[in-house]
Amino acid sequence: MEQTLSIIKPDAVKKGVIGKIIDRFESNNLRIAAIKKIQLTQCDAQSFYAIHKDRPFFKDLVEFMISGPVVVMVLEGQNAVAKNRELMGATNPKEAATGTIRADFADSIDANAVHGSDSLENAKNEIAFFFGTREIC
Ligand code: IDP
Ligand code: MG
Repeated sequence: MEQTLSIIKPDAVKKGVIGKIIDRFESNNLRIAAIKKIQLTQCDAQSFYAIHKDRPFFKDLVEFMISGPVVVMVLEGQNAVAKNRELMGATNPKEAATGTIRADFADSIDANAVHGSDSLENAKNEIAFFFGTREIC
């Protein structure tokens, strides 16, 4: 059993598709092991995306991630990291496969509806960033 971190980004929260996105996970054998709706601070967003700090889109990414509340979740299931990435679709919704979350709910490469950990190691770090052990069950 694997765990991964998922974030429903501010664009999708504003659109009112939290339930529709969570349904994609639950319908594909990814269990919600933890969940909360929070407003990220600028410091939160900067440290969470620190890996991208030298990229030209970093400032816009941070601004976008703090533009409204997000829903952070721990998803649990077999091959959870890869399965979540598959359900999400490509970073750019224009390139995302039909039926993926980003193809169906994202507007642009900036406002692309969801985040998902890209490796098991990053998943562990990202889960620990948002959740204490007693919040995951
Ligand atoms: P991912 O979310 O599919 O893992 P990453 O490459 O890790 O994609 O990038 C993190 C986030 O930064 C993306 O989800 C997207 O919101 C934003 N991003 C990535 N590349 C670009 C870009 O070229 N222009 C604008 N935003 C980008
Ligand atoms: Mg990424």
